[in-house]
Amino acid sequence: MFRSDLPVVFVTLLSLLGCSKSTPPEPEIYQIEDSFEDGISSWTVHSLDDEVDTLTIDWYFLSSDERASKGSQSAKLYMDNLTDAAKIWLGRSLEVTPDKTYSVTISFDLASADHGEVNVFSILANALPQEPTTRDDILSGVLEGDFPEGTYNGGIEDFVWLYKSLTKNVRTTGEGKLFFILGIWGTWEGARTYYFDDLRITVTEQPQ
Ligand SMILES: [Ca+2]
Repeated sequence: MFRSDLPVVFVTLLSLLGCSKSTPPEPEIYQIEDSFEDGISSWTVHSLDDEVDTLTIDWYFLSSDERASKGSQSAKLYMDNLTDAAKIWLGRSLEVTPDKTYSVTISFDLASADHGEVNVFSILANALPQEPTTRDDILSGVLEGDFPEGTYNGGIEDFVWLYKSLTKNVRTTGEGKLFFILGIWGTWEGARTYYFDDLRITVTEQPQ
């Protein structure tokens, strides 16, 4: 089975501010690409609303070779959503410049077997100027039109790879960081499994 020796997780600063008075500054552009071929160790795993009384529901976010849209590995999320409200996501940060506005595009493939239009779960994908820890945080700046179909896979009774993409502007704080999240918000009491792959995040400085 093909497996690239090249690192699949990388962050590149494609251009820096110009240093000549006669040359207008080039906008900062950053890219993160992750096909999860080397696991999910570049990410931290987070959860909210995953406890019933004192018991934590069963869930995990792991790398998996069960299916992939690129390469042979993906990031597998399982949740037994007994709380009817579990939110499980991967998170990572990127150092940029304080007090600047960036256009952020997050695109990825999601394998979902949710073939009914009722009881689909919601997709969590967002870019934020500070690390999200609460329900309100993870929804900050999320628009009603973002992923309105949720995890619905078009009606196929099997896993289907779906392409998803979101673009938004984010203004950094004095901390000069961007935080990215990718996961699922369970909205119905049942167990579900999803796979994420071929994640691409592009960050482009906007005119001030
Ligand atoms: Ca992959």
